[in-house]
This record gives sequence, C-alpha cells and structure tokens, in this order.
Amino acid sequence: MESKKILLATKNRHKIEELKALLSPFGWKIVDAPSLPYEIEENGKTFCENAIIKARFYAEEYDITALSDDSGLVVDALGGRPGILSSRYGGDDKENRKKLLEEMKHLRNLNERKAHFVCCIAIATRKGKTYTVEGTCDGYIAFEERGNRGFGYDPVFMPEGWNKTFAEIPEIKEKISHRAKAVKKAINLLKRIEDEI
Ligand code: ITT
Repeated sequence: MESKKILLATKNRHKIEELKALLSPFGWKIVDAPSLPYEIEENGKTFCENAIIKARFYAEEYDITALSDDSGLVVDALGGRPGILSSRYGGDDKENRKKLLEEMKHLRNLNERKAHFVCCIAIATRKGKTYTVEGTCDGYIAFEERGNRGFGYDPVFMPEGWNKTFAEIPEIKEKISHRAKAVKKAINLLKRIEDEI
C-alpha cells in the first residue's frame, strides 16, 4: 500500500528540516508545500489559531492532509512579547535577536530573564477535520548571542538546566524543544487518525 502523504504547511526551511527529522521514522510520506506567490494572512490571536489558518489553507488548496507549525518566544519580563509576532519582531532573525537583547539589557539577573518557546502544530485533514497539539520549552534569555547553529532566537535562548543556548546544543534541542514535544503529540494523534489522512 502506498504510504499516506502529509504536506508540511510552512515556508520556513529550518522548521521543515526539524519537522522532517522528527517525523521521518514513522512511514508517512512527508512533502514540502509548493511556494506561494503571496503571504497567508496570519491574523489569529493565538499560536494555535494561526497554525489552523495555515494548515487549513494548504489542505483545502491542495486536497491533502497538511501539518503546520506556529511557534514563537514568550518572554515574561516583556509581558509575553514577542509571542505570536516572533518572526517579525524587529525585522529578520538577526534584527529580532538584537531588539530582544536591547530591550532586556537592564535585566542583569538571570531570574528576571525567564522565557519559554511555544509550538502549536495543526493538522488539517482532506476530509475537513482539524486537530491541534502544543509543546513548550522553559528557559532563559542569555545576556548575549552564543552559538551558530539553529535559527531564529536559538542563539539567545538557554533551555532550563543548561548553561548553553539552543544554537550551541542542537542535538539537545532536537530532544527537548517545544517543537520536539509538539511533534511527539502529533505523532500519537496521526497514528490515531490514520484513516482520515
Ligand atoms: P511559517 O509561517 O511559514 O511556518 P514563519 O517563520 O513565519 O514560517 P511563525 O509565524 O510560526 O513561522 O514564526 C516563528 C518564529 O518564531 C520564527 O521565525 C522564529 O523567530 C521563532 N521560533 C520558532 N521556533 C523557533 C526555534 O525552534 N528556534 C528559534 N526560534 C524559533
């Protein structure tokens, strides 16, 4: 029997890499989303609302089960910012990190620099059903950038229990990140709804 197809409803190549690494052992055929000549408007108020918008769009447009990821960084001292606006906080990834460190430079105690990553994965099936699962990862914002692996805020995020940033320890990130946790739940869900894919 041909394996079931799941389209990754994201244009972020780093997410694609991480999602494929986590999903590949399970026998589904994982396909990339065709590139679109326009942006999908992410006008939800939560990570999951935005994840649903992206997954449903691709599922309907291409008549396929689609899996999206909406994620971001929530910083306590900034009242939850950048949150759902993480990708466009200061500009590109580098400018986002610069703005974040600048805004937090007066917070000299690590305890004042608590943050967590959130990842909501939405799965929209061809038959019109939508499911969501979420993963989070607690940690701290470092005082300066460290490491050159990963993407986004990885060089400034130290997961709880590690004195290193995600950009320094990608092999640990793969196991404990918000995305790894959400994908674990998504895999259980996909196994349960295999008939609907
Ligand atoms: P798609 O909407 O096409 O999936 P995007 O990059 O616009 O791609 P989001 O709207 O979900 O995706 O924004 C996610 C942003 O949050 C991302 O650009 C990073 O700045 C940050 N982010 C999410 N997960 C991250 C991770 O694992 N490491 C570092 N930064 C992350």
